[in-house]
Amino acid sequence: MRIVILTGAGISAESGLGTFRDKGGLWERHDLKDLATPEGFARNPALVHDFYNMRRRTVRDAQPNPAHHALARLQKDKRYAVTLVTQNVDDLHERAGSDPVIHMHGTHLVALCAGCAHRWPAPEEMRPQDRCPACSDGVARPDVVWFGETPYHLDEILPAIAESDLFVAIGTSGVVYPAAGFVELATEAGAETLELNLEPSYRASAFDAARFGPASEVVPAWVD
Ligand code: BJW
Repeated sequence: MRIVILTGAGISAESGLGTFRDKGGLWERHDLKDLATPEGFARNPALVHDFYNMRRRTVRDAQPNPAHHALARLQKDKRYAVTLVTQNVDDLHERAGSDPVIHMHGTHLVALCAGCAHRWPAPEEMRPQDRCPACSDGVARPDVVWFGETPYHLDEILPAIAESDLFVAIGTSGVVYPAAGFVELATEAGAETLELNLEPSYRASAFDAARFGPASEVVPAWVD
């Protein structure tokens, strides 16, 4: 059975990482136009670096939770071909043992040269004056996908969905495209679709089935 799993911020919530759109979420405290757009970075790189430096420190001190571990077990089960796609920029899936993990919105643990696209491990603190070690004058930014930028690895993700038997979305609000449209692509491909979330997402009606509750409970219950 070919399974495509899409995870979002909700899977890491119980590891202590904030979600974006929940009550008290990151976008309630920060303006996404300032922090998650290339224009915001051009206007105030120090503010954007502070935001990602803070989140990098939080991730360093966080641990994967039972939901990440359950997906790693599923991925190792030879009965299934699992494509794990995450919108998250943290590395909690990897630290739970998942391999490979497709980061469609990049990862803030990597730095990207805005000039020559060279990548290198992000230092814990990035600063506006940081420059690319390869071309020496390109501006260093976190290797994440901001609004208006093209998500990564769609050339792998879209064929995997087209060939899937089951599509599962976990802990994502279904607000941000193109990820929010994957459920329709899966349905068109003839796959069953399942939502695992704390509560119904904006795309809930597009799924064949759903289980609601904290990811640390509903994901292991589904996997095992
Ligand atoms: C729990 C839980 C627990 C809580 N257990 N669950 C108009 C219409 C359609 C599209 C557009 C439009 N205008 C503009 C667009 C495009 C735009 C877009 O979608 N905008 C919408 C806001 C309308 N999209 C883009 O610009 C994207 N690029 C693009 O479209 O390029 C064009 C293109 C497309 C296709 C092919 C080629 C080209 C890029 C989007 C980039 C998003 N970037 C961010 C920041 C990344 C870096 C970072 O992390 O800082 O990605 S924004 C943010 O949202 C982040 C997330 O990955 C993403 C999704 O958030 P997520 O994961 O769903 O989190 P939340 O907080 O929203 O939801 C949490 C969920 O968990 C909730 O449901 C809770 O209930 C649940 N939960 N606790 C289980 N314990």
